[in-house]
Amino acid sequence: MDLAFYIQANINKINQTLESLVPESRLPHSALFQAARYALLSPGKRIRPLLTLATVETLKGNVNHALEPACAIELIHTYSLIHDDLPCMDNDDFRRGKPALHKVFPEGHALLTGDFLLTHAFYVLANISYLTSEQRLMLIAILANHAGGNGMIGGQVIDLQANNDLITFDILQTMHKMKTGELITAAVEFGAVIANVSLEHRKILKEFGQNIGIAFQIIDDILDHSQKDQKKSKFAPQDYVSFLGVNGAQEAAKKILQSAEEKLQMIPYDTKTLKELSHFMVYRTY
Ligand code: GRG
Repeated sequence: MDLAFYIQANINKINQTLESLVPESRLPHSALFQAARYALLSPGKRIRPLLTLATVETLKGNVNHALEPACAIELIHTYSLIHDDLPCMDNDDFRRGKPALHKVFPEGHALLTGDFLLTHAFYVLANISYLTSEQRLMLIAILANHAGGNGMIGGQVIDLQANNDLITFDILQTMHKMKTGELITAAVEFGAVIANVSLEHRKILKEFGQNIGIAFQIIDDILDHSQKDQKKSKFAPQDYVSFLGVNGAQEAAKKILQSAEEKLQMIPYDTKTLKELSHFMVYRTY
């Protein structure tokens, strides 16, 4: 199947599931659900849920059983974007081509909407009846670990500390491995748990996820850089382009993509879709 078609078909399923997980409300606090839907249903690339679905499909698991867990990761991702845009963090006015949530709703509502999506992700996982209790627990533990203090949140703290300082390349790599890479890795690990594969294969897939997480971030820096170029604004010290230059960063991303592909060759499954999806992540233009 053509990759663009595959991606769009799965994005449609992901969007439908997201809609159903956060329905509109008529309760006195309906503004919370309105705000959550504004952020969640804005047009994101849905890379993380797409990776979970593609991993489950590759491992011959039940893809229908992957939709809600995949969307739990998107709930966490969306919360992180809402919080990241707040004045106390990156203070961004736009997200996903629209005004950031705190520009449309009061800042306190935006903060609480992020909190709600974070909490709701674990509620969703805990209540998935068609997975075993062991699988549910594993998913909850993986997500808490990857999104938590030694994962995405820890990476964000390094970022905040780095804001006014020059950082080393080592710190840059650690920061992005945690801030961006951990959630992408969790998305792939989710697939391995849902499809119930061996620990050995799960470990290989985890390494694949770590690789594509870093490659994805490098490309994000390159794309960011070209947009900033157009706006003639200053570059943050903490990105791959300022350390490696555009060509160097592109080469680094391609090299990591190659390592990711080598990991895929180590498992006895047809990994064509995962390979194509990781190519899409690295050769994307948006
Ligand atoms: C606030 C706890 C907390 C964490 C924030 C993810 C994050 C950590 C901040 C977002 C800012 C940023 C640019 C992070 C790098 C990761 C990244 C590339 C996020 C954007 O992900 P995409 O491109 O976004 O998948 P869409 O909108 O397509 O879902």
